[in-house]
Amino acid sequence: MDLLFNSPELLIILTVLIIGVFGAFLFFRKKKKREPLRETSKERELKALKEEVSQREVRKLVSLEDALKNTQKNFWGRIGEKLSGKSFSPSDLEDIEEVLYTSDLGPKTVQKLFSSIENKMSDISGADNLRSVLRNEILGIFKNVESGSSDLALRPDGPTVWMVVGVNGAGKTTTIGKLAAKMSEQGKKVLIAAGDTFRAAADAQLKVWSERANVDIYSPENIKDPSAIAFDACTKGKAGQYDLVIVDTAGRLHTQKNLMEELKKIKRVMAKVESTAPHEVLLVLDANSGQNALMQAQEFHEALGVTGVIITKMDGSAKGGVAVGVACDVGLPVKMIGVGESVEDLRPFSPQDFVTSII
Ligand SMILES: Nc1nc2c(ncn2[C@@H]2O[C@H](COP(=O)(O)OP(=O)(O)O)[C@@H](O)[C@H]2O)c(=O)[nH]1
Ligand SMILES: [Mg+2]
Repeated sequence: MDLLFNSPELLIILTVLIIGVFGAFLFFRKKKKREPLRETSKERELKALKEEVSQREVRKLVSLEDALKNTQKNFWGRIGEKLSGKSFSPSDLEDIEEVLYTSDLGPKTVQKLFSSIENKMSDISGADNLRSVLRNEILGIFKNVESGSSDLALRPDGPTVWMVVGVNGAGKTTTIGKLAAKMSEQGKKVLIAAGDTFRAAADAQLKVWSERANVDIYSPENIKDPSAIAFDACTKGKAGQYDLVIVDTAGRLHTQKNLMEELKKIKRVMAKVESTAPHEVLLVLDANSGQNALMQAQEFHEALGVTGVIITKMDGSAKGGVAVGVACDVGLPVKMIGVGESVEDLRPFSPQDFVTSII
């Protein structure tokens, strides 16, 4: 000790050493503490999505009537208000026509419904008669295009390929997750393919759904060409003896023409692997887009030959009448509807239940 105090050089060296060791200790401690913050943005997104999904799981099942409450108010609710209690007379026709035109049914549908009311004027004495005329007419429209047959194509000796299309935000990825979960529950071996290479984090979103649905996912990080992904997915579907391959696609409004060309290419490429594929081209429409959804349906159908429509976000939307327009104005069957964000919120479309919920 005396030696230490008598030799200032030794004291300085020792002090520097102690400070150095302490500094290094602090540095490594801080670094270790910072470690969890080094999650990649992708991991963070995945975590947030997982939390969101598990929160939704505790939600209760939505009844169809509840989901369609706003559409009911917007359609029959307004007609009922106009007629309230009084008997039906030709002077009410104008009011009814106005309600029909502002219920997102589509112009062709409105003309059909309106002329049917005009033709049956002598039999309609009040709201109840009018209600049954409208119900029957709409049921007839759905029947014409076999809406309500929610069975989607499934080949006995697989793989069946479903291509899912629609504009951005319509609910494609969510619907694919719900469909995959349903099919997996039925014992099908399902592969979902992350063909939306345009939207940031679309693959992470699909990954969460693949985990929930307990199905396989094909989501190559280094391939950006959606046709190549579709091709590979169908090839894997065949080689891996999958029953079903569901291919997600991108949807962009502003480059509609390019998008359609890209989608047509994806469709062609699928047929190269399996000549009859895709076995379903499912168009996902957001109920809230109302009349615009009908235009989307026309365009997608012209380009791709849509085989069935799934209308999402019926819950809370006042524009659910668009389902009738899809069947009558565009001539496409409505196969399923989305009434919320969790798995059980994808329901087979029942024309009967739909009609009695909105009228
Ligand atoms: N309320 C409600 N939200 C839905 C429904 N379907 C999808 N969504 C939500 O709509 C948003 C867009 O869906 P997404 O699947 O990413 O659309 P995509 O861009 O077409 O793939 C997400 O927040 C979904 O949770 C539905 O039936 N009801
Ligand atoms: Mg998507």
